[in-house]
Amino acid sequence: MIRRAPSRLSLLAIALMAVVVGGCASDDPTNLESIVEGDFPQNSLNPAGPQARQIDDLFWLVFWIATAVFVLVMVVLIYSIVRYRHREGRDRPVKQVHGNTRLEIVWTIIPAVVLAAIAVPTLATIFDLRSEPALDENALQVEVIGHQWWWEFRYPEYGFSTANEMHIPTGRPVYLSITSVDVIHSFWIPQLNGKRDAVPGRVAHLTIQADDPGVYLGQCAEFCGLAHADMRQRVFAHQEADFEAWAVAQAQPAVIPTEGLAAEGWETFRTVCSACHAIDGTEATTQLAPNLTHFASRTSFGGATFDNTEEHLRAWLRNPSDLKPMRPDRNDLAAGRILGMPDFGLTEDQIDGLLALLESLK
Ligand code: HEC
Ligand SMILES: [Cu+2]
Repeated sequence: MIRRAPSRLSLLAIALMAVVVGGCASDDPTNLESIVEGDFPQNSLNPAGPQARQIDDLFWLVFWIATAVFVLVMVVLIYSIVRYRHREGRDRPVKQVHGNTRLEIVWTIIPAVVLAAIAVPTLATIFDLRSEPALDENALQVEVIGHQWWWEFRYPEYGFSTANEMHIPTGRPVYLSITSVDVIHSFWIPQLNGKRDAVPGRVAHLTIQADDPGVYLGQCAEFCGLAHADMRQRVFAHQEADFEAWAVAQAQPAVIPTEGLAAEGWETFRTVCSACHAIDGTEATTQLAPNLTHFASRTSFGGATFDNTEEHLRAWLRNPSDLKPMRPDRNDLAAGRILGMPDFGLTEDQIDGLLALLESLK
C-alpha cells in the first residue's frame, strides 16, 4: 500500500507560505516611507474614498455571513463527531439510515436563500460602481493608457499628458477612460476602487475618488510581460485649489535653458531622445514614451518604480535595462511599438547635460 505523504510537511509549507506572503504587505521596495504614511499602502481593506468603501462594506457583509455559516456548520459537525463517535463495546446501529428528504430540502433552501441575500447587495454594488458620475458631480476626466511597462495619464480638459503619477482633487469623482496600446494591463488603486482591465482597442471606465489629500499606490494587476512588476502607479490627491494649481502648471509648455549644462543637454535630447519623448513647447513632439515636459515635478519614474533622484537617473541614462528589465531590442519605431528605452552609450558629459536638462523641467 502507498503511504500518504506526511501532512506535517504540508503544514510546514503552509506556515512558510503565510510568512512569505505576509512579508509582501509590510515593506515596499521603493523607499516610499517619506511620502506614504503607515504600512500596507495597497491594502484594499483600508478604503479612502466612496467607491472603495462600497466594495469594503460589501466585503464585510459577505464575510460575516460566511463566518456565521462556517461557525454553524462546524458546531454541528464537531457535535456529531464527538457525540456519535465509535466507542469500545458499542455495536453498529441496528437501524441503518439512508438519506432524509426533509433534511435535504432544508439544507438546499437555506443556502439558496443565503446566496440570494448576498446577490442583492452584490449586484446593486456592481451596477452602482459601473455607472457614470452624474453631470452635477463635476467629475474630472482622465484618460489612462497602458504601455509596456508604464502608465500614461492624459488630462483632456487641460491638454497635457503625464506618466505614472496621477493627481486628482479630493471629494470629486474622477472618471477614468482606460485603454492600452499593446497588451492587456489592469489599472488598480486598491484604496480608491477595484481593478479595471486596460484592453487595446477598447475603452473601459472606472470612477475613483479620494476623501482626503494623500498618496495612494497601485500597480498593474494583469500580467503584461517582462517588467509587469515594475509597472506601478501613484495617485496624489489634493485639495481642489492645490489640484487646480498643479494642473495649470502642468499645462504650461517647458522653458528650455539657453545656456549652461542644461543647454548642452538639450542638444543631446533634440538629436537622440526626441525620437520617443515629447517636451511640450519644443520641437520634441513624439509621444512614444513618457512625456517629459514637467519631469522634475514627478517623484518617481520608470513605472513609478524608482524615486526621481539624480543617482537613479544617472543609472537610468547609463543603461536603462540595468534598472528595469525591458526589451528595447524589439522596438519598432516606425510601427510605434516600444518595449523599453535603449542604451545609447552616452558619455558622462552627455549624461551631465541631460541631468541638468531634466532637472530644469519643473
Ligand atoms: C526608443 C525610444 C526612446 C528613446 C529614443 C529615449 N527613451 Fe527615454 N524612455 C523610453 C521608454 C519606453 C521609457 C519608459 C520606460 C518604462 O518605464 O518602462 C522611457 C523613460 C524615460 C525616462 C523616465 C520617464 C518616466 O517618467 O518614467 C526618462 C527620464 C527618459 N526616458 C529619458 C530619456 C533621455 C534623456 C533620452 C535620450 C538620451 C531618452 N529617454 C531616449 C523610450 C525612449
Ligand atoms: Cu501592465
